[in-house]
Amino acid sequence: MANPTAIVRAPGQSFIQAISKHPEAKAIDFDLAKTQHKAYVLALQSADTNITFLETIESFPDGVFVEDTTVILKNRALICRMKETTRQGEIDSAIPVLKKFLPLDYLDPPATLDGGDVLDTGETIFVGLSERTNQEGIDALSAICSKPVVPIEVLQGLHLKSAVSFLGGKLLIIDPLSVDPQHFPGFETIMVQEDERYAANCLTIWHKVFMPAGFPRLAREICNRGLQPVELEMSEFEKADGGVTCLSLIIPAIPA
Ligand code: CIR
Repeated sequence: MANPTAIVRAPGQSFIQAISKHPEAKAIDFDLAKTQHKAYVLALQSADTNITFLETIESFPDGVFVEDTTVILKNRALICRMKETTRQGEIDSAIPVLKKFLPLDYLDPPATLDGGDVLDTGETIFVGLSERTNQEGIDALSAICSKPVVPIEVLQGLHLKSAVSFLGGKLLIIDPLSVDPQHFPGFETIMVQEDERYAANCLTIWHKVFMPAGFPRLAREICNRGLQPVELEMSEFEKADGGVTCLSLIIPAIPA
């Protein structure tokens, strides 16, 4: 099995102006964000993941959140049309890189879709109907997917993946305050508690579950399922409303 690839982009100085509703949005420490991003990349490498860097772009403060630019599908990738106009140009520098991996599809207006709303669980793709993704965006994704695409209303927070993570098999982490767990029949679920909501966004590669540091109950639940939690300092990205998955676009391992 070939290794997965993570496409990432280091934050630029303009990251301190990222879009955010977080109460500490104005207190982003750029140097600490850079350090945390480097540690993130090293952690992914420790899970046998190849890293491809996109160029840092100062004109787009949220450029570090590459997950939102693209949906990686089985044999193709869908370039997202982000609702936030200040983010729409982020994709331009990514397209030539993505083209080396997969053929690309594009969305037409009025569709809007952020990659952070698209949760692929193997058999089914769940898509958040959220502040950023509209029904037209979901319909367009559905039209090019071979799997069922199921819209899920996001009750609170930015994206579906801020509230639900897929850990492989039939296992999900869910923040029940942000999405109704009844939308995921047939899944085993780990429910995050109210004071651990930020940790609902985790990234699983092989048996490692990358999660924000400081959420011991969720870390224990992950261990109890035979998976290995890998805790990452995420404070500066949390202040910009971003989580662990937002910092990479994962092109899964290809069976040999
Ligand atoms: C934004 O509001 O677009 C960024 N500040 C945060 C994006 C986080 N991305 C994600 O959850 N996939």
